[in-house]
Amino acid sequence: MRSNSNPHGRYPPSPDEHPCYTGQHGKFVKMHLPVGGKCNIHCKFCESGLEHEGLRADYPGRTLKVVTPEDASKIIDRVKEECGRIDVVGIAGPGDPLANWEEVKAVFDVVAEEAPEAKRCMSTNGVWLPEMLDDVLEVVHSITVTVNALDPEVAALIYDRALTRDGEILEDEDAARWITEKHEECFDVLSDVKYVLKKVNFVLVPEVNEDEVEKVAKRAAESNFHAMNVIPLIPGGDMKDHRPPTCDEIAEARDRAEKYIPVMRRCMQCRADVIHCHGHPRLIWELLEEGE
Ligand code: CLF
Ligand code: SF4
Repeated sequence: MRSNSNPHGRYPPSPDEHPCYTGQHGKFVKMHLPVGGKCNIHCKFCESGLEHEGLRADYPGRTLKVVTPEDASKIIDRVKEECGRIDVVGIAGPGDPLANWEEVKAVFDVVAEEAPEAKRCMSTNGVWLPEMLDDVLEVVHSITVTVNALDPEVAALIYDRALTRDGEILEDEDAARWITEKHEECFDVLSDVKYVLKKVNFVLVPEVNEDEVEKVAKRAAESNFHAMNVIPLIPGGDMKDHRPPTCDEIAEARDRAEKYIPVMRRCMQCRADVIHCHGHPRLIWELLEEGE
């Protein structure tokens, strides 16, 4: 197990160097590269899932298309030209980065080569993370795991399908139970990892998981996570008729989480293909077109 080695020569990392942890988006150049498309679970609010092909728009994880390593190289050049530098490169979809690891790793390798100064950041649902942890830690400086419930009964209201690393497809309560077990394992294995920034995302689904927020916050704090991000549900998929939380409900959930762990309050629910050039959101494709 190499989890306590320090491949980046930095120890420990500082949340002050990352726009999503500081909330100071205007001070940074943060870009996302959309890679992958496959997912290994199904969240009921998502319009994707195991069959997801990567064509979503205007939604966390959505993108017009996915990029190859060659595309990534061109995009990096263009962002440097337009924004002057790159501080953070995130991969957060479409789908789950660990279900598309070969492609994700190839793109992160290009980032490491062509923008070595940029912090590499990855957001995952975490279900394959315990088994893939060492590979992931070789590549990223910061990691987000999305955990929407720790109680399997609540999880069953949110997740209804999962694909194990062995290729077994689980459904309904079995899927939800397995996902919560994997999330507990994520907290266990990440607990001692000191040289990456660690954040937990929590999608607040009103009347479903508000009572899970403190459990997740406490578990993340005990596992030495640096921050929690409570994100409002954007109704979609099987939950397209579910109401999103009100501003008061979001504020209350964030206050409950903050009893245990620093809470981000300026999440922009980024698409998978958005670039924030000193705070200004641009889509990769617009930037590329303008550069032609
Ligand atoms: Fe991207 Fe996510 Fe990394 Fe940030 S976004 S992969 S941690 S670099 Fe940030 Fe965007 Fe909110 Fe995510 S504002 S959706 S928290
Ligand atoms: Fe959709 Fe992300 Fe859930 Fe996969 S993990 S189903 S891409 S929301």
